[in-house]
Amino acid sequence: MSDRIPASRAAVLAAVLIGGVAGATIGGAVASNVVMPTIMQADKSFKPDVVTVKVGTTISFLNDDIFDHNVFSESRGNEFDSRVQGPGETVEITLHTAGNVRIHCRIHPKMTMAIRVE
Ligand SMILES: [Cu+2]
Repeated sequence: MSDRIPASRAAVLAAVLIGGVAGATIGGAVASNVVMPTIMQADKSFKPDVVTVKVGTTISFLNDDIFDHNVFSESRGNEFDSRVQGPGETVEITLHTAGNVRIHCRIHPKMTMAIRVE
């Protein structure tokens, strides 16, 4: 085993797998050959609000606001929901399915962004 996953992270991954989530995973293992783009949540906006990534990419969402946020998608094959994300917290999402992914915040309906997975 050359890739060690911290126990806490492995537990999260196991929980996700046991939960039977078919699409995106939250806090899952990161493939070694992909970069990890960071999306900022600032001024109640996603910045940048349009990105293109390859299948299997893990994206970090960093809450740089003084408000709680949330990140979720109902786009087919890439469904996930971060639940409440406090200020300073990072959420990692791995996108496993090619297509256009619409990202939203449940707390601020005007917060949206688009990710093209190809
Ligand atoms: Cu928000």
